[in-house]
Amino acid sequence: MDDLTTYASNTWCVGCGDFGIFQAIKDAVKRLEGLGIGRDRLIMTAGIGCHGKIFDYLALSGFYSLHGRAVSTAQGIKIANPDLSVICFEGDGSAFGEGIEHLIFAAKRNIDVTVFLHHNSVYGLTTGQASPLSEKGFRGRSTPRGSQDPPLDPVTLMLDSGASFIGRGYTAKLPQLTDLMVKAILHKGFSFVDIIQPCVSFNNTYTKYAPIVEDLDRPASTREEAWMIAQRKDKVPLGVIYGSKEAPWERQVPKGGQMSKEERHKRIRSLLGA
Ligand SMILES: Cc1ncc(C[n+]2csc(CCOP(=O)(O)OP(=O)(O)O)c2C)c(N)n1
Ligand code: SF4
Ligand SMILES: [Mg+2]
Repeated sequence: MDDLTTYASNTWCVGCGDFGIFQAIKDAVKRLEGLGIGRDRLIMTAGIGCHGKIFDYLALSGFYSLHGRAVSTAQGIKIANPDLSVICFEGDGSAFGEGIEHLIFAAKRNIDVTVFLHHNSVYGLTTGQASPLSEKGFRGRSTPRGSQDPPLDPVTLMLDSGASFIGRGYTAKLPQLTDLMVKAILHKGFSFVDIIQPCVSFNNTYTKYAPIVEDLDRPASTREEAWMIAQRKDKVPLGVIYGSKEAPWERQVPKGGQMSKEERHKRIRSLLGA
């Protein structure tokens, strides 16, 4: 449909932060169209979880991936179709649990894909188990006495891994989130947006974040400065945290020796004996 929605009926819980991400991406796609980047140039992947349902609701082409494999799928799409902008919707369990190696290596090679992290610090779809981003002491189905582990910090980890664009948004601040999405998609290189997304059913963090989120005046000019921003404990800074113009992986791959699609298909057919 023209408003970027589909006919799938929505099963997110009333009040879920995923609605904010859905609205922001629809607004971002319309903004990109205004900049000459049509929906035919955008393609999405998603992991499995409540976040992954966005794949059913958003009228964009894509590939509904496996749990933890949305980033690897996105990389494959980008390598085969360098002219497409690849958007990857990931849950915190999917991205930092099952799929963490794919996420780190995608950031390390600075491949030009965009990851939107639905950061609810819980396994939502499977009803409340602790995720790698759950706080120490989090009580859920798998940790009835409270989680013993400290959480990973997604922004620090992505900075250290080599991501060349990092932002943080909040589903209660939609214009800023839309803006971040547009910037992340336009960025050439690996972009990561940490989106604080309260899960009203299993980890309702609206009251936790409301008093501590704070807008950044400007992005950090160095990775070290960005690291200091990520380490802040008194506030949770929102906005573009870091953006650098390092050449993305695809631009650094030597061009010689590449074969045409037709030639590749011919060789595959011959290998298969077809
Ligand atoms: C390899 C694999 N392990 C486990 C599961 C079961 N599973 C499906 S969704 C999910 C939790 C998803 O959590 P998260 O990625 O944080 O997404 P959310 O539901 O919170 O959006 C799990 C464990 C699976 N589908 N595949
Ligand atoms: S379980 Fe949590 S993340 Fe899943 S739809 Fe409900 S509120 Fe959203
Ligand atoms: Mg989650």
